[in-house]
Amino acid sequence: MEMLSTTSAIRDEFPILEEEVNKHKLVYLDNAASSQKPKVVIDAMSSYYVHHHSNVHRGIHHLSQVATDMFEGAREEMRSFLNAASTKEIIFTSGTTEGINLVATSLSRGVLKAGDEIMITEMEHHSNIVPWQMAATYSGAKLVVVNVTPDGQIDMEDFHSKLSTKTKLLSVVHVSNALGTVNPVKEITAAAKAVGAWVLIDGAQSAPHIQIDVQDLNCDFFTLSGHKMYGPTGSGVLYGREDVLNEIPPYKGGGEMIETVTFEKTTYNELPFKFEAGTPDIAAALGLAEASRFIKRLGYDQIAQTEAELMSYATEKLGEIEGIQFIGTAPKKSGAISFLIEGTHPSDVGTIIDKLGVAVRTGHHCTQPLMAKFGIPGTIRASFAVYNTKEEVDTFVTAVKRAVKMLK
Ligand code: C6P
Repeated sequence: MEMLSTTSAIRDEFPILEEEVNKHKLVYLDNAASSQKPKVVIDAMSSYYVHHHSNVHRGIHHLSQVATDMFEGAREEMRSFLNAASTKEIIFTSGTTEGINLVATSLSRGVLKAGDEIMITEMEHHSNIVPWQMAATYSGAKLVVVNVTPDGQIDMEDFHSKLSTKTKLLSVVHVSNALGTVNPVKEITAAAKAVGAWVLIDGAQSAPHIQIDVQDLNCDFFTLSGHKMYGPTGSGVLYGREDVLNEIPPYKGGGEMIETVTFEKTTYNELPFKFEAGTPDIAAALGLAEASRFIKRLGYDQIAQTEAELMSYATEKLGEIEGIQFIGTAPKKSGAISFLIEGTHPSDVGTIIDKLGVAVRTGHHCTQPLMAKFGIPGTIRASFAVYNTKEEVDTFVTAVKRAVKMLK
């Protein structure tokens, strides 16, 4: 297998990077929304459909057994990716949103009670706010929100002051999609577990950049989205600690999640199948496992080094622009840089630089409460992947400068 030690070898793996947009070579800096896919992921999915497709866990015929073995092999790959203790703890989902909804819905069915507290932070993505608001409404539990500091970190004093034995569940983002802040989730988890709370870590933006070890983090749940870590859309994993998953009720009802069904009573399947009702997205799971192998081939050291260099180079170059204001200046950041430029609207800047082939995201990034906290409508966000280059950063910064000139 070819080594992936140079940027050009890495870029060769991603066919889309050769595309032109508006007659310019694509510069893709919207990786936090969704990363691009390497050939190995695309090929794994297409080869599955060409040679092996059938439903899983259902048939005694050859193809069904092959597909089942491949699907369960993907589960083992994701167990190893997260260093979970057992494949029983790996639930395939469509992504982070589904993973959080699974836990929130399950806990709202008789686990959370009036008087209990669900703790989140001001930094959360809507996917880690709304399911908990719904769980609070249905269970009578109270939603408690921890403050964020002006530079975009979790206010640890506020966290400790709000944490209590009433806290039944803490759900916190590992890496902020809007600010890039890397949160001290191991420390936060330890404090929450000391008061008896369960902890869910939203790893949508950390899994692409930081090696995850759920046993070391000691969390009860961890969610990731495959499409942000070089895998396909519609893929994801919810890690759940085995004893906790055994304690909480199922999420969706249907085929596969049952042991026996009568009209009077249903008994549920063993883990992880209790939480996987219906035919799963088999090809997506295989693509995700291939993305995991791809990340292992790269190594997180290489990913972290490349991306840290890009982040600091981009911050320095953007800093030359008059009137720039960075939103989120925590000392530990990963993946994304958010900013505003005085006298311009983020979406106008985004639209102009798109005409020059540069893809970034503008707006509230599904974090409206965080934007409200900073008193801004949104930001321009550049987000990085291992295939990005300093030349692309130069193109991006030049494009932003041109946009500012046109708009001011
Ligand atoms: N953030 C972004 O551009 P899904 O859509 O289920 O794959 O991921 C939801 C989600 C949850 N948590 C965090 C921290 C996230 O960043 C996201 C997705 C994208 O920032 C799309 S809004």
